[in-house]
Amino acid sequence: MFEKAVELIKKFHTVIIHRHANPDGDAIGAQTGLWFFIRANFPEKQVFCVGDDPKRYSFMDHSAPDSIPDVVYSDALAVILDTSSAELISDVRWKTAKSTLRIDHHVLLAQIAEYEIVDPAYESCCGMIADMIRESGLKLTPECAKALYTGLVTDSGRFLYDSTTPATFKRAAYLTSSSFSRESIFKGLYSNDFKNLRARAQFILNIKFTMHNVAYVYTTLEEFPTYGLDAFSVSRGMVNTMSDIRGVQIWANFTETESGIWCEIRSSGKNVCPVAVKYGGGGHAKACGATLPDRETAMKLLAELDEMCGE
Ligand SMILES: [Mn+2]
Repeated sequence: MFEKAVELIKKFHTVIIHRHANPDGDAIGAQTGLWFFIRANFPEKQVFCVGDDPKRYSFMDHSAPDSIPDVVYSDALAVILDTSSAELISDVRWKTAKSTLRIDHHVLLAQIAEYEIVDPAYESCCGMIADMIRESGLKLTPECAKALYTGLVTDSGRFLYDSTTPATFKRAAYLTSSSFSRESIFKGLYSNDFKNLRARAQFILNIKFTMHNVAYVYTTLEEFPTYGLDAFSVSRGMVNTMSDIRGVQIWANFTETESGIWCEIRSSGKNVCPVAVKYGGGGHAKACGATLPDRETAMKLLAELDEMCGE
């Protein structure tokens, strides 16, 4: 499945690795994991990671993005990881690369790159990179395994989401056969500042329910600063605070920002992705999102989710 990817990586002297903006553990894990892989197996190559600030994933090794001049792209392969649509790719210069390759596990929306390997059966993009390395017979180093394991654990919700399959555990077994400290990953991921705990408590007090029990939080631009967090931490960081409420099948988090209303939608069963797509977003069947222009649109979207629960 990954022969073409390995062939392209072997062919190009310069590889620039992209991932989606506002990265999660899978985006950074796949990006840095691939970087460590190329460095260890092809030390003569130039390989870079680009993108926006990794924020709460900055504890991950080599997560600080490289800054490179535009000219580097002219002979480079740009690899795009964990990204379902072109607008979400961090650093638009990928378009200027000599060739492009995408490896992704989101539902396929449209072709983005010249070469594409997209398979939504994978729990994580890191899982795809792990299989690519295993298939290639090339060397897996502990640094690489650690990065990939971080994404595998975060995107599978610690093996909780039903994207977790027997193959997920095989990948986990393969990666953990390399010697790295799992404890250091979990410390980085789950230790919490008191500020965040307080914000979570505040968020819980703001949960409301629609007629058919869609749980939601709507944070206005005025309320937003009272959380003391960045928009991403409130939006994607808080949405799953509503995940285990008994009787709730769909939950949504609306956060007003200067760049529109960020909407995160989650579901325990129903496929909510078409709703996100209808409003210009995307993602997975049970975890997706969109950026909305105004409150009225947000309430329309919420009404559609409510209708789904009433069916
Ligand atoms: Mn992912």
